[in-house]
Amino acid sequence: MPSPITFTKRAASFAKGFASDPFTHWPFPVISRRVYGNLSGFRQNLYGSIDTGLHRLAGRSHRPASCGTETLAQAKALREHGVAKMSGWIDPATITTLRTSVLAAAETAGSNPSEYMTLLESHAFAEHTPEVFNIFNARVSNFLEHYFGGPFLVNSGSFRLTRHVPADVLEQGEVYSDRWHTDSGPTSMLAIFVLLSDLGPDGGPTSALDIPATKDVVRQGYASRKETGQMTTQIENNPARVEMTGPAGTIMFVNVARCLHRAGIPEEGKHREWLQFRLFPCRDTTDTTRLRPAKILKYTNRIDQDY
Ligand SMILES: O=C(O)CCC(=O)C(=O)O
Ligand SMILES: [Fe+2]
Repeated sequence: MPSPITFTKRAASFAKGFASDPFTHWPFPVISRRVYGNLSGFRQNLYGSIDTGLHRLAGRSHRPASCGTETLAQAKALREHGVAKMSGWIDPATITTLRTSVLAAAETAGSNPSEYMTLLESHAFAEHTPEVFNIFNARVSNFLEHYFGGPFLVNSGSFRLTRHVPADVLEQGEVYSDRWHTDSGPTSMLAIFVLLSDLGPDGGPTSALDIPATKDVVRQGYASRKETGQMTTQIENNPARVEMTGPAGTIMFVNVARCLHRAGIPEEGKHREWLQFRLFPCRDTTDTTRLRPAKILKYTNRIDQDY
């Protein structure tokens, strides 16, 4: 039993924390895992679903007219499942050119957070490798406008080159998002991952579960990326697990706040090169040539974005 003083101190500290940010304190995280079935937290889910809904409503009057039934069905499936993998949507020549540019930019403007990863953050894209925005061709953008139900913006992103990590290092802790997690972002956010070189299962592809499978696993008790036991084995063997393998130019769309996912670890001598962007619905027109701030992040992640 804690002493009355300790108890009072704890209660005061809880009250202070709760008052400053109630949604991140008990019981909201627990309720959120039950109700929403992911680890992103109450605020990210509640505000994210409002953001999604309002933009779909506002976008109704100017939805893109030109689209086939196939695109509509694919966009609907992505809204339901939160994961979709597409090949052949980007011209291989576009990928070859942007890969050369991005690798050179990573040399000059990139960083190495550890010996296992080279990183190029998106604030360097405009100056060092503007070609990355070419992945948003008419097909990709049209599909995304159908997914969001209106215009969208490109908020952030990165290029990452990930290398093999020895087993003893992995045991000590996470190296590069290699444990099953959902990202702390509003659920209105969509990530687009693009492979810049061919990738097989031995190259450490991203793995993801779709929304229904994530809900099941989280409601059964998976609560944190720190977990390593039986629950993670179950996730690994889940039939809904998708691996982002494929030829260069393969795209994976992932609702990273609603779908459990993790990085794979390349086998010895292998590595992975991939590009990612974080997208949000917006009110004005779609402009995929530059990064733009997403207003929702002011409320969900408490950051003022200045571009
Ligand atoms: O490296 C990966 O495949 C996953 C990265 C990830 O989880 C993230 O960027 O949030
Ligand atoms: Fe992630």
